[in-house]
Amino acid sequence: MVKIRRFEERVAQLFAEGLIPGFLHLYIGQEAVAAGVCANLRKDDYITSTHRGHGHCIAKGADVNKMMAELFGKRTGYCKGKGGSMHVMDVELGILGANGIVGGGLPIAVGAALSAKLKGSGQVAVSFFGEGAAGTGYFHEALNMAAVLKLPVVFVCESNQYAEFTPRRTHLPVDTVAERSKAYGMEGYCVDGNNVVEVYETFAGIVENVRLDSRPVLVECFTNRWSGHYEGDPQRYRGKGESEEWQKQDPIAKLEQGLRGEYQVEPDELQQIRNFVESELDAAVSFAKESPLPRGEETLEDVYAW
Ligand SMILES: Cc1ncc(C[n+]2csc(CCOP(=O)(O)OP(=O)(O)O)c2C)c(N)n1
Repeated sequence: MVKIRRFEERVAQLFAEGLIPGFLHLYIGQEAVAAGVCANLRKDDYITSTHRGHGHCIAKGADVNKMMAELFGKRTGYCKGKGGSMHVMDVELGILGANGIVGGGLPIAVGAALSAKLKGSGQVAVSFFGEGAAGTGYFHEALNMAAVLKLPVVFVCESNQYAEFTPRRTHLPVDTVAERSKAYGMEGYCVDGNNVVEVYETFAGIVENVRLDSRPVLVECFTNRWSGHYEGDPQRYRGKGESEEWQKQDPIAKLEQGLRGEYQVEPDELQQIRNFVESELDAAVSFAKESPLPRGEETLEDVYAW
């Protein structure tokens, strides 16, 4: 969680300095979801992510050097600098892509789960998406197909209260996205997405069952993004003091409190983790800065069209 948070704070700063081109959608505030879910996954399990995908990729084990270089648009990045923040992927780690198309990861996860079932590999596919994506056709088609074909998919809705600038209550005609599971004959659950222990424990059981029974499940994690929809968003649609209220639910502070209270972890030990993360990210930023840009003639390489 600390690595995700600091990666994002760093890239926000680098973006403000003009070193990162393109769009940035930050995940700050939602770290407990990615960390709690992915800690239950095998390396060969699949995830699909969103336009707000840095946290999912880091939690699944992505190399922060290659991520940082990708965000800088450099040749050493995951997509050779041609994808940027919204297109990090690492097939070796089962990361089937962050995705600029809202809801676009849902059917990809269904396809990956179908391949796992046909191979009998015991892999599961986890699809992260926002509650805005739960209003797309992709969502309904993906859940329907996964249920009909009994596929090992965990659908993880991260309800961060907004779809771009539209608050949840104005685009969602039901109380929870989780209750839509009933329409597809699958189980649905709600989780406090700011409590990493609750997320971890809930998903431990769910992932195990999905792996054994090959049946999809829908889980809604309630959380909030502290930043705007994108970096530079003036956030006029937000109530005064709303972000500050959510910040009282900081998932990292909550976990630290628990570790220091219940488990008597010393502040020094937590500081060591922070120092380790800082040096890893220092190295990633240097790597990205020192890496070359793609050459002009490479622009059309690795592009698939028909
Ligand atoms: C198919 C498609 N429609 C519209 C957009 C524009 N768009 C970008 S993000 C977004 C809202 C997504 O909301 P949500 O799924 O809740 O994710 P969050 O940003 O809250 O993480 C929209 C409509 C898009 N990128 N793709």
